[in-house]
Amino acid sequence: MGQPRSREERESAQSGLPPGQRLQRGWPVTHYGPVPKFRPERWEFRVFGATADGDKRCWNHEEFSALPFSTVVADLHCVTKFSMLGAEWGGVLARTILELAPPAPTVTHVMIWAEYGYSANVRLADFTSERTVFATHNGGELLTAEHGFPLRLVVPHLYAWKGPKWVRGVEYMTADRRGFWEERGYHNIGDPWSEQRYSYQEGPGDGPEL
Ligand SMILES: Nc1nc2c(c(=O)[nH]1)N[C@H]1C(S)=C(S)[C@@H](COP(=O)(O)O)O[C@H]1N2
Ligand SMILES: [Mo]
Repeated sequence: MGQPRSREERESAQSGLPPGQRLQRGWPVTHYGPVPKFRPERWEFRVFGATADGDKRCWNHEEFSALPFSTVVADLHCVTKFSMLGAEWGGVLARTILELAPPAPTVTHVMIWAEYGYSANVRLADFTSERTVFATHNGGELLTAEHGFPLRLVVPHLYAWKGPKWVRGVEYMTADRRGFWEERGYHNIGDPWSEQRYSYQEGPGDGPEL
């Protein structure tokens, strides 16, 4: 048997929970604020900021639905300590978006934007992970409104707040900037395997000054 190559692969092969997490039966709904109403005629997915050619890129719902579809099996770890294991997410890989709307070579981080101004920042390396997916489906079914329909991001190797529900776009950034929860006391990186829960745990270089 070969050795797993990356840290990500190793972690996805682990059957245990990250430290401090407990298994959740069922799938609870967790978010801040109301569930937005989906208006297909107004919906668009936008890539903006430091793109390679300086242009924005937009997909309406029909166009986005026609992008290549992949599935990723991944766990969901909420920082409030529950985890859901082995969910099957279906949707468009972040890598596909990066290919269709390439970032400038100076891009280091991305901000994921959702309805009502919710946002989450991740390092470009987290976004380029082969398992980071803009999910439209869970367990073969369309997402429900409460779980993020029509689109949510799943970054399997980070705490679930890094995966906005009701996503509307991605901003390519040439420097790091904190998102919604990262400005409100949560860790800038959010790796559940090293329990990066709160911003007071951050070391030098983990995030912009608060
Ligand atoms: N737009 C938006 N997305 C969000 C949140 C939120 O408050 N707003 N909460 C995050 C948090 S903290 C968690 S744990 C997961 C929960 O996803 P679920 O409700 O599908 O279980 O959504 C994440 N995505
Ligand atoms: Mo969460």
